[in-house]
Amino acid sequence: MIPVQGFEGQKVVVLGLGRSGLSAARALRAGGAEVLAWDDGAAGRAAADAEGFTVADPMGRDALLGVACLITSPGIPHLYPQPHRVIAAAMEAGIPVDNDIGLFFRSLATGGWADLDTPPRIVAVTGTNGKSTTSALIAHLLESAGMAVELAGNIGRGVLDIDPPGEGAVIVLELSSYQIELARALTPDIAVFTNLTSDHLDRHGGMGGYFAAKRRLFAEGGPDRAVIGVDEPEGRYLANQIAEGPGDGRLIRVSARRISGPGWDITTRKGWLSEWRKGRQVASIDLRPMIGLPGAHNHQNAACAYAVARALGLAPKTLEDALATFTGLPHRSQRVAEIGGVAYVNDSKATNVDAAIKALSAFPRIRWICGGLAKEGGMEALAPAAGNVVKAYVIGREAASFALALGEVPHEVCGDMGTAVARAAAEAEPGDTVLLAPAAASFDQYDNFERRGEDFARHVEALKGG
Ligand code: UMA
Repeated sequence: MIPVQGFEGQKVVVLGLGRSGLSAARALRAGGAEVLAWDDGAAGRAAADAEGFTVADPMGRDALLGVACLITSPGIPHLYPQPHRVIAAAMEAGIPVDNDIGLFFRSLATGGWADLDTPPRIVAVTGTNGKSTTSALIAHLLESAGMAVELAGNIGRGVLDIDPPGEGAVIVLELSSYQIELARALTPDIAVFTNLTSDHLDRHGGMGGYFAAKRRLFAEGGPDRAVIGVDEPEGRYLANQIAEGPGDGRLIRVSARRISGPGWDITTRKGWLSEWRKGRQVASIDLRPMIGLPGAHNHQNAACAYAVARALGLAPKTLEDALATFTGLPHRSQRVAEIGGVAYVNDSKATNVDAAIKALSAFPRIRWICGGLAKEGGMEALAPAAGNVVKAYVIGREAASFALALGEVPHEVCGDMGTAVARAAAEAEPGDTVLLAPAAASFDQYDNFERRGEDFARHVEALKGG
């Protein structure tokens, strides 16, 4: 745990007591703060109570009096669609609102770092898609080279839960727009921007707000090195803002296209990762045989992770070997089985249209399980991207209306996962891939995308017995 510095003897309210809230509360207490905890849900309150925290509604009479800071959780809105009542009250009272990410950046460095030859470095990864895979892959590449690595953030571990890092350690943080938007300190050594497409628009008041939130990672502290995916206008804009000129070595551009110039670029054309410096190719790696990184979107993740590892001084050959041993993350292009020549791939994390489109281009002859709680905008892009789809099997409570968005793509309304897996398996031929890539959130039928992916894997496992 990283004890929080700067609040000793002061009253701090922690709002939301899930993974990030509870970890912030513990770290604040360890740093000597007086913690007042609150969660709108009974389970969160009970969890804090069991750990001996004072649980009290911060809207109670005078409860915000003398509070030095309000720490809020990423899932709680502070602006759009409307601010949570406690955050609104804190802002009105002039109490600074921060989150566990801000606390982390202000608390990590200690006096002991002065004695280290190589003080710990922080890599922060953001972007719409590929954040988790890129973060996990960076950790894997560095660990394979024998470095001490800690992985935390949106990937599922509160950032203040990590062990205090020592000599030469690297901390890899996956950061969502929710986390970046509110953090009052953001000073990574290396920052990565994978890509930007439409997501979470309700929380950011539209696309501009969503981009502005992510952009803070590069604007607040100014990382020493930035790795930027430049295949969308936002990435190009960000790269342009960071670089002093075309040859600025603080910027590493990542692209699926051919880019050339006097700078430092990583390209992923036709499945080959190529590193270019000052217009010369310095390394080339064939990504196509790497089973944990299928498809162009994973090649972009590989390029971003490779760039970070190169910036940290690792050699291309070391990285080529380590890329080949990456097995991927659960629920992200995860091959869960091969039965009778048919591959079964769980990409339940494809909760938006863009992520699903990327998965659809990663395999030939797809039997596509899709549907769920559709997100705002972009559905019309699905049908034109379904060229590799032999047939779609639609799930979700609104499966029939979701199916309408598929237009001419052959499809069947299945409703539930069990029916979809059984129908797809019955019709699949050797060489086909049965792919769960829902293009929608899971909340209409599951608690989260993980439960949905596990349900898919369970039904696939059952096929083996049949
Ligand atoms: N709560 C309230 N009032 C509200 C809303 C929520 O009190 O109005 C309480 C809930 O009752 C619950 C707690 O807040 O007890 C939940 O807080 P949270 O939703 O912020 O979730 P955490 O458990 O703290 O997990 C968060 C991230 N969650 C979100 O961003 C929604 C996790 O990312 C992250 O792994 C974790 O911190 C550790 O850093 C998850 C996520 O869904 C994976 N991220 C989004 C995404 O990837 O699309 C951004």
